[in-house]
Amino acid sequence: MTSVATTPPALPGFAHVYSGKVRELYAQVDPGTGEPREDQLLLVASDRISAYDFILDTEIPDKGAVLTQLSLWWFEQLADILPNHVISTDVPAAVAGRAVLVRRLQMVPVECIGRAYLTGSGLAEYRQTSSVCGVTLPEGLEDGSRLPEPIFTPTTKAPVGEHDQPMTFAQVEAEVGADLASRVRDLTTAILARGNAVAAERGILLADTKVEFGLDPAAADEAGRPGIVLADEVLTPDSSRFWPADQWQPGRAQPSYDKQFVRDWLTSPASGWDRHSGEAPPPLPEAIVEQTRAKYVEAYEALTGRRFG
Ligand code: Q0Z
Repeated sequence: MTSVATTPPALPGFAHVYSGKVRELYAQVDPGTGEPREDQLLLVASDRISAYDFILDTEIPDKGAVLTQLSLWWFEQLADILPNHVISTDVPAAVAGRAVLVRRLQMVPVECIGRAYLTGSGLAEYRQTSSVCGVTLPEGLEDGSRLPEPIFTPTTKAPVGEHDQPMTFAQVEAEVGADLASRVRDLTTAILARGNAVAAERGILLADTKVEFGLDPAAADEAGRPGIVLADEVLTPDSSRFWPADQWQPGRAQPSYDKQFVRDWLTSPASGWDRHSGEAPPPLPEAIVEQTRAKYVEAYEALTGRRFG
């Protein structure tokens, strides 16, 4: 992924902490001490979009708000499975609708990925090894095949600009302990299953999803194990692959619910761009921006049954 060197927007009362590919983290500055609060974070989603491992120069209006509102809706749908990090959606006006104030947790240092269908890096690994992250799969699976059962395919958390590496379950156990490893594995597949059950009612398949967990020492169980809290964003098009169910056809790349107009235009002669050239992609035409914005809104409205905006 080629990173962008944009200056994060200044937010009065907040200090910028970290920039992700398309999001920013801030800490609230304590008006008394002038020090950043260590117990909370402000998660801000921008309108930036990535494609073919590039952050594009063109933003998709409302993308940050659509993903933030979708994530908040999913947190509610998942609340009977586990608690989440959200404190409040009362945020500075400049980021209204696309930011959430969250509890700062001790993050589990593993990217927890669940897969119900085989594609992307999972497919590449399967073609080389007949397995993904140490999980042996049956022969004959193709791009887009439904897996016999959802699998846990964790990866390392690489720094921005580097690619995450697959981990076996034994490596996760070595990293976080056997107990926490099995709990995050089971939670990841439970979230994926719930996501697919909801999406199926709306004609959408959820191929895979990446979730992040944090630990809350204050929420230990009877056995003294720290409480696991769902963090970051959840079940958004940036953390998950959504596919239109009626177009699902294993044996080829599936159309992406959200990014297909962008990909099709970038790889068409009209863009004049060669994705293997190493050059940055050109700006998107207004019509592609508008169609893509409409897809994000459509996904939000289809999944949640709510009107956006
Ligand atoms: C999330 C990320 C970015 C958004 C750290 N509740 C939490 N407690 C502690 N750390 C995090 C969270 Cl969500 C945390 N990220 C990823 C990066 C914008 C989210 F720039 N990193």
